[in-house]
Amino acid sequence: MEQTHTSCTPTGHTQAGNGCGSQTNDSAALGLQLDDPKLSADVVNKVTTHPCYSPEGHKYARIHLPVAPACNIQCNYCNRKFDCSNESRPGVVSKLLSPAQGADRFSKVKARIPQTNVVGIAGPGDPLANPAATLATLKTVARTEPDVHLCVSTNGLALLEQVEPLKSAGVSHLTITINCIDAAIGEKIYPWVFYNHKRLRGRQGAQTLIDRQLAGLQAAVAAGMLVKVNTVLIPGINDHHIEALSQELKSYGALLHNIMPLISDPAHGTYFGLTGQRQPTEDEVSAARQAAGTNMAQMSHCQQCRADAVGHLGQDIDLNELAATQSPPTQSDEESSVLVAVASKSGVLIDQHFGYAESFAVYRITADGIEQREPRQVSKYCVGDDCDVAESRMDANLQALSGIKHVLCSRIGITPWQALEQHGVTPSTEYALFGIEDGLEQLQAQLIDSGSLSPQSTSDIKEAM
Ligand code: CLF
Ligand code: SF4
Repeated sequence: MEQTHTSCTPTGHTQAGNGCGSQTNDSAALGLQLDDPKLSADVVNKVTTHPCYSPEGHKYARIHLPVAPACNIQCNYCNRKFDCSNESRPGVVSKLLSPAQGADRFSKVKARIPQTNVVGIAGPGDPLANPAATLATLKTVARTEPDVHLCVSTNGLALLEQVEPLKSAGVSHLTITINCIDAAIGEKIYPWVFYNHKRLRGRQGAQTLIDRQLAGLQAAVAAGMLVKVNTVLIPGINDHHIEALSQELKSYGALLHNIMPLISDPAHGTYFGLTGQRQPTEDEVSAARQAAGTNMAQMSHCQQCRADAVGHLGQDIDLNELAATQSPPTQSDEESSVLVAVASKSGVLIDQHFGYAESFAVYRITADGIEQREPRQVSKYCVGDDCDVAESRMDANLQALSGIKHVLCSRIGITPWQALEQHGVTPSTEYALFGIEDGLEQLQAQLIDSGSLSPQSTSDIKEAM
């Protein structure tokens, strides 16, 4: 979720290093006090060798591996066609990588920029809504380079159950985006959250998210991770609440607070952008940091990076240039086409719940076309009986869906969602109620844009690096 920098001005889209990403003397004074006796030598070392946790870490570089496409909530400052905006600027899309491609990119970048000591997963969706891809990438990287800092940024909804797996994978630095601790505010920011097989709307959804974020924060701190909290400052919505928020975050053990200006350019197509929600001024960002700084150390050199950012903060390297230095791989049939399963009741629309499907229509998508294949028969997953039976049905269904890379359906529970992901299948409800053809065409465009699908020409193949 990270990208080139913007200024804090309402219209600002300036170059790296300008605007609020540049640390002022005032804001520097609000940062972590490294001589604080409460900080252990280990914590000071982890802070000063991470470019985001301390300006002292500026000599080190980070790489983001964009391996996590799905998200389990909707934020009003996000357009899901682009990267997660919880750390990054909206309106930018990163090419998705598989875990193996991500680890490979890290090795190549490390060879070129040896100071790359932080590997972050920050999107393009929420890393913990894609736990299998996120954990597989982190573990592969850690095997290659055991001394690297592993860093994850999340909205926090699925954090509590992932703290132990993240810890085991070696994650030392964690960012949670928490914009409020009051559901009356949260319902103005999050139209829905998808939790426990249900889409929760309004205040109920916001309260669930807040409860899960705070419980996850507490557990991550207890597990020894250095937790930074990002807050998107939204004038008229959460600006009056920042001091109370930071007080709560401090009490839960967060180490650092990164208050980021909302970016709401209508061109990005976000709800806030389209409804005229204004961005904060530089003075408002500064005032919020001062208010929160009475409780917690403040980060003020954030660059709002892309989900595929590479290099020193504010000096991202050009991925196309990097790709051009690699010899293009040969492309297999698997790389030039994907099999997609569609759940459809009507046979016209993508209108069936994954759990109710007894048959999936199957399509092979290439960069040049879409062709129908034989349907796959499965056992209905949801029949309201006990979980063990459902689990064994899921195993059989996974076999029936062998070779499928994407499943399009109208709805799906989180358990089968995760089971699919663990088997390398990406479920999606993004095209719910679309015509099948329309949904497939949009998926095709997305796969081409993300570099996951390309025509068999060497000039295109190098983009996939
Ligand atoms: Fe990336 Fe985020 Fe880790 Fe840094 S970024 S996952 S903590 S390695 Fe850093 Fe970029 Fe700001 Fe994020 S400058 S957007 S705070
Ligand atoms: Fe977008 Fe919010 Fe999900 Fe990030 S967490 S991808 S900002 S909806």
